Amino acid sequence: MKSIPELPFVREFIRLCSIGDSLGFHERNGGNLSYHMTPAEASAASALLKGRPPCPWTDVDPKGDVAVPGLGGEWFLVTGSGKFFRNVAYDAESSIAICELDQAGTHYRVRWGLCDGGRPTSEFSSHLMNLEVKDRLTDGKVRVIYHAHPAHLIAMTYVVPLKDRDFTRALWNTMTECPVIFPEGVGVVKWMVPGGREVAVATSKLMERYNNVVWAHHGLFCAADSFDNAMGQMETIEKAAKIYMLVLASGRKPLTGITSKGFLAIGKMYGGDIPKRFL
Ligand code: 2HA
Ligand code: ZN
Repeated sequence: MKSIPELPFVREFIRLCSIGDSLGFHERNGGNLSYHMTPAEASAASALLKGRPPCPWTDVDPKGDVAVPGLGGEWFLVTGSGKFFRNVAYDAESSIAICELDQAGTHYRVRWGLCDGGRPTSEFSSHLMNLEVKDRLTDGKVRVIYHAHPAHLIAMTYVVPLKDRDFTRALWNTMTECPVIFPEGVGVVKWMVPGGREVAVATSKLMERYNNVVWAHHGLFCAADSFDNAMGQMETIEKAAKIYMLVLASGRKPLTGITSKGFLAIGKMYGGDIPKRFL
């Protein structure tokens, strides 16, 4: 019989953590990752955990004012609060956890992992609220939420107006691949204190429209239907931001760029729906 770290979704989760670390997206304990397990994955994990008593039920939000009833009873794999992405592959059982939600979606209990104690990521509320929105809107397809601190994107939040349209246009304009990968654009959340309900509400509202939400002076949240796509979105957006900052750092005024007509043509060619408000 397999052990938990050998389950395919756990292996992919751990692999993403290592890739994110290798790309420099996760200084110290920066960033977090969650995965909404399928019913089959939850029962496979549950079978392996038979005989292991679950940890006690705990409030999802330390203040007790977060509820995700749409995900009641579901299981999640999530990084731990204060844990380093760098250590996930080295010591998964003390860095990540499988958590089960109660039916009301207000409490969770750890079923596996965080073996030295501890709780899920400080952004657990954001992850669950985003997953709840995506579960509803994509009929259970989007199951990965990935948050990282990529440097060029953070730099960009100091020089581009913190508006969805300005940010989307600036990113799209850096490389042709961008409107192919995120034709719906990106949302932007103004600077807020991380880890709380307020930023979780603001982010999950934007997740109704976007798969990628920028947190000003902080980082990026990506929602995706696979670990590969979550990392693909994070890398694409960070690369676009790098190009933007490189052009800016050159001190030269850009001589050219991609036009609205060009974005529309890309949308048509690759089946992406380019929103009119961004043209
Ligand atoms: O360290 O990234 O947003 C966790 C974070 C907080
Ligand atoms: Zn963060």
